[in-house]
Amino acid sequence: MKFSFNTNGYVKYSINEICKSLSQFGYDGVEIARTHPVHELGRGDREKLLKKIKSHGLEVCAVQGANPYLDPEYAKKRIDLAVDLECPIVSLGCGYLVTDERKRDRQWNEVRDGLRKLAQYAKDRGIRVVIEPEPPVLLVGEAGKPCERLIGRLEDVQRMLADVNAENMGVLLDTGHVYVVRENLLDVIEKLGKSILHVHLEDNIDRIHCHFIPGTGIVDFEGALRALKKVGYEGFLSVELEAHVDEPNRAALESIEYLGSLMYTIGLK
Ligand SMILES: [Mn+2]
Repeated sequence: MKFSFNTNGYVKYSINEICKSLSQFGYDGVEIARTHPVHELGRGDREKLLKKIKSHGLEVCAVQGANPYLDPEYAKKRIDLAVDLECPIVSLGCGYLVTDERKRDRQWNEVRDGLRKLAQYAKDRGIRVVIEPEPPVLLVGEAGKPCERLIGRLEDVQRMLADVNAENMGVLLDTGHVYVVRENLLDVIEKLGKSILHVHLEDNIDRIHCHFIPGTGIVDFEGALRALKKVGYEGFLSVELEAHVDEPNRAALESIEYLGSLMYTIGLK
């Protein structure tokens, strides 16, 4: 398993600056979030960007292609970007925010059809796509409780995978999100198994949707890493600390120091 860091922790830095730091800290890859709209670059500039990334010894492990809600045109541009950056995976979010339960079924069908088309678009270009279960938001909806995301729990993601039924579509497992919805991380990893194609690592406290530096909260990373190994996961472990990080270099360094020594201690590296 290799480590990467998500650029959404580095909102004020260019990709070149980010890669320079990540390389020094010992990361293997970088994940390009929507905070970095490099899909707007022309082809020549994308080639230069890829050369820069490679010059730091890094690879692009994933590109964020949703907002997290599905915008097909944006997603296609990000899939094209992934092709140009030799990146194998694009994430497509969690579908709609469910503000009204009466609309859930209609939203489900729309998202399923949209994902099916995007999965085909990606397949034609040699790219795999992933959906990422996300916890409810604090916005209170019609039912007087926090609004859920369409794909929020294990059963949602399993059902969506089955409904879309695309061989190049899998799951982005986010360690913090699983805790917020009070599911058992090890059980979720075992049940999703081979459908896990990408992983976000962050810590969590109090079951709230925070993205803390690994090792500073309650997430059982040792158990999670062992469980991922057991299901044969060989992809990237991508630390995701989002835009609230004031000192991304410190956060990136602390994360890999903690995770690297944990891997060593449990004999995975
Ligand atoms: Mn995530």
